[in-house]
Amino acid sequence: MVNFSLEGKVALVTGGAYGIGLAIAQALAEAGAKIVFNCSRQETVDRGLKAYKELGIEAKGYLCDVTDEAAVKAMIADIETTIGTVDILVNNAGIIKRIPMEEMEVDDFRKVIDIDLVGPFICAKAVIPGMIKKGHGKIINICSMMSELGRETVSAYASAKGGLKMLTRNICSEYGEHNIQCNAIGPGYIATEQTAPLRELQPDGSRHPFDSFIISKTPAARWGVPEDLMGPAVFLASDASNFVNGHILYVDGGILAYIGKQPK
Ligand code: NAP
Ligand code: GCO
Repeated sequence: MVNFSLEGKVALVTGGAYGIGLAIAQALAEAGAKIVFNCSRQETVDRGLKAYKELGIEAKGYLCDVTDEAAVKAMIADIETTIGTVDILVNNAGIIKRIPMEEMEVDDFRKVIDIDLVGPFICAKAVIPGMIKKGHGKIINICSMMSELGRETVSAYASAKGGLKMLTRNICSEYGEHNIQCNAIGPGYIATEQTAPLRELQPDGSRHPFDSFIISKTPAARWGVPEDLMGPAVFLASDASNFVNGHILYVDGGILAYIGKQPK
């Protein structure tokens, strides 16, 4: 029988306090997993703890910056002794800076790469030894449309998310023989706080031009919602995907398949 159950598994969702991370963690919890999450600011950890409580999910939250290797190692060691080996890692924590490239400070570029690409490397590196010892593991990286496509102002983010696609394939290549599956979810344009500036109403009450643009570029003709990522996350975290490795599962309402609406 196909097995989507996560009963008895421990899942760490980085940045899982709200938005995509929270929805994915909720889905993993509903499938039976114990949830742990971390954020770099205490106010976000507290926000996450409140959100899980409201959902009736018992979750442990850590104050931990994914770019700080010593802090990540200490968090993983604490999870291993207090809860158990991390069976599922979701590398969800991320930031974006929308700045035209010629105006972007190198420090801003580095910061995005550090959180969105080096962070997943640090977290994966920290959980892999425990997964090898246990004989299995699932790593799910949160990629993006920008793992495939470019656009104005997101040079750092696209570089990081393109790199994360290749880190996904490399972890698969390097650790597949240890029964570790490393796959990615590439969400399309999802209505969260990160994309709120792209959906803000205009002073005259009309839609933001980028909002209309995205709807016209999406065959589903709508923005995604975090709940759209729940099923794909459970699939990639469960035994149902044990022979799926190094794959980027785009959950984009069809954006990458579509040339765009033809002019009337
Ligand atoms: P978001 O606003 O990007 O939330 C990010 C979370 O990451 C927050 O909880 C934040 O908490 C945490 N975080 C940021 N920097 C961190 C760090 N250095 N260490 C630990 N945690 C950190 O929310 P989202 O839109 O749900 O995005 C989640 C992920 O999906 C991101 O990787 C994003 O790039 C990706 N994504 C989003 C979309 C979309 O359309 N929304 C589409 C594709 C991919 P703190 O600030 O407290 O650290
Ligand atoms: C942007 C957006 C995107 C999305 C997402 C697309 O400014 O173009 O923020 O990058 O957040 O990653 O999949």
